[in-house]
Amino acid sequence: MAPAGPRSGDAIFASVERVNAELFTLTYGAIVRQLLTDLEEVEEVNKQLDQMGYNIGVRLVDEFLAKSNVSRCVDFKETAEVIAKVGFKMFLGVTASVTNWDAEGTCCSIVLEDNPLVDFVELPDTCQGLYYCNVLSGVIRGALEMVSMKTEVTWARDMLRGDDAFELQVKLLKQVPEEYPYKDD
Ligand code: MYR
Repeated sequence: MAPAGPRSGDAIFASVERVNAELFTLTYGAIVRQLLTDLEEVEEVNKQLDQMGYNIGVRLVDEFLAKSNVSRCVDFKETAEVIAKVGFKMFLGVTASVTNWDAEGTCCSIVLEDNPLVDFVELPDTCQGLYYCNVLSGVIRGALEMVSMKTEVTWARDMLRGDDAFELQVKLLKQVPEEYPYKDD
């Protein structure tokens, strides 16, 4: 093996980032595995992962708004783009694309070609029915709820189920108008 030579700060930073990302991926895998052991039904695991994601999402949105400097979106289309291009990049290190808009502009797909959550993952036959990445749908639902958008987020494609990409369908159910907390007299 060649001796390790001096490395630039950038190279060290990149490798620390890679190790962090791998640790995150492996930790998530360990959580899913534990839930599969603890809960009898795969459906229950899906629910738990979604709930975990929701709880993360409601907290994450503040960090997102503070760090990203994005201004409030004018419509749901812009919100979806912000999630795919800025949110996914910030928290997952990848970007996604937004497609399949319905005529009303209230339902779209977020497509991920690269998904670090599933690096090293292979599901055994006993896990059919599992939505391994369900934490992500929960995160989006939770984060959007904090900015007054009630959504339903479901998986339309999943590479762990043999599809050619990961596709989340995001449907806006209700947009609650934000109330100004003080009364103008
Ligand atoms: C707005 O509509 O005013 C802007 C709201 C943007 C909310 C963005 C939420 C970010 C969620 C990140 C998801 C990351 C998944 C890994």
